[in-house]
Amino acid sequence: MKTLIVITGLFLASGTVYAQEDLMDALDTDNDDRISLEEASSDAALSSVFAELDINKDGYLTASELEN
Ligand SMILES: [Ca+2]
Ligand SMILES: [Ca+2]
Repeated sequence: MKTLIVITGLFLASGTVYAQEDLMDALDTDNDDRISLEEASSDAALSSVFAELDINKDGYLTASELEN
């Protein structure tokens, strides 16, 4: 959990690009290669920007959306 917080902090500090694969691995608990709002809810920082990152508004963050 501590690691996840650090990764997310760096991710947000960098603006987006940093460690998106690590974020995906950490948060994608059902391994469908996308992060649902429910999966993101375990990370307060990501939850707060979820809607902003979900470019196509389908309720999931894909790796490409995390890169943007
Ligand atoms: Ca998932
Ligand atoms: Ca999406």
